[in-house]
Amino acid sequence: MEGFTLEQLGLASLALPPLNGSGEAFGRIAEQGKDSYRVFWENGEGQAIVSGKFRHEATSSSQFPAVGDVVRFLPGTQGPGSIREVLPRRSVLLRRAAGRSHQEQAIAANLDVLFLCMSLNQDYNPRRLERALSITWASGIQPVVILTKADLCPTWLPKRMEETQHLAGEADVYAISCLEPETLESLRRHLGKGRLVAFIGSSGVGKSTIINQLLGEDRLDTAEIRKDGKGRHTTTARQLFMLPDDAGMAIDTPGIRELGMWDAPGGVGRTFEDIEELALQCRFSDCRHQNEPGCAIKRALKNGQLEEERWLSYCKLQEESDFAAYSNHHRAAQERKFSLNAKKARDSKRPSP
Ligand SMILES: Nc1nc2c(ncn2[C@@H]2O[C@H](COP(=O)(O)OP(=O)(O)O)[C@@H](O)[C@H]2O)c(=O)[nH]1
Ligand SMILES: [Mg+2]
Ligand SMILES: [Zn+2]
Repeated sequence: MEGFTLEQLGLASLALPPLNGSGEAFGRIAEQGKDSYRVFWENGEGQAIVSGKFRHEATSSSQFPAVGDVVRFLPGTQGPGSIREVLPRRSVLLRRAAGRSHQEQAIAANLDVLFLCMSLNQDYNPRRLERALSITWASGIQPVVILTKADLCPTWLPKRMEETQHLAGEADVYAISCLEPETLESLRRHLGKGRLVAFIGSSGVGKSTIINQLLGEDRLDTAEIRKDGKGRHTTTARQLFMLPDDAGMAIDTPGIRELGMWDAPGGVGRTFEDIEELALQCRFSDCRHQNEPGCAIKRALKNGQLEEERWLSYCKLQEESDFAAYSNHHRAAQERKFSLNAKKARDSKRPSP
């Protein structure tokens, strides 16, 4: 099997820890299965599971490997290999794990760019985009907005493009159509050897079609669109692909529901810089923008400078972000208590010298 170079894997420029023991290697997590992970490395690709020590020492589910993670592992010879360490992440996209635990799960790590895909037809939703932008900035990842299926909506294109550019702020916005492959060339400036990008967006907007075009072959299943404009699920798991022509690595994700709550208040502020700037002009620095005199937000809402929907969207996301910060804080305290108790229990079992 053909392997990957350290440059292709994006490992050449990293400060890697020493490898210990014979046969250890570094790899990139390409897929997360039910009980094991697919790892790309210098000798090819293989399955691996986390070592017993790793499992024992992990204090939260977000520490387990995610697609995009760089790992130190012992490749398997007969069975699966053994993952011993997840190297520090440059960025991470988290979601709340299902169930009552409220634990966070890493869904993709070390992304350089997250392409937020939204189709120009029925899927188009500025409020959802504001949410995705906030989460992406908060996760330490550069967002890039892709408006897909431009061929289907020539009449709406200019207006929606303008609106999206306005709300995307510093993030680049591209309108593309997979029927006109030259429109995809604009995405290439964000790709490159060793770089890692991911595509996220509602099912059916064309994420897998874009990756197929970048791959130059139909490796990913795509769904025929239904009459009601909604897509059908075809991608079942997050998967990392090595792109040809030194274009780096790309991750396909099944749907927007991947994006969960986050805890980094900066993300909302960065998405709504216009609002944060307005708020600085309120007469009182602790203005709650309700009935205070000299409120710049109220004034902007009244004279139409600030759209009511955008303001409500900001308030909602700010509230969610505050809540996430609060519950993360609460959970971190719980986890500290738990590991302290576990340590006490271990210590008490130790034979006294
Ligand atoms: N008209 C048009 N259809 C597209 C375009 N991109 C994708 N599609 C179609 O939309 C459907 C869903 O695409 P897919 O890539 O599976 O979406 P995903 O769920 O986001 O991965 C497929 O039938 C594609 O052929 C496009 O630019 N224009
Ligand atoms: Mg897909
Ligand atoms: Zn105010």
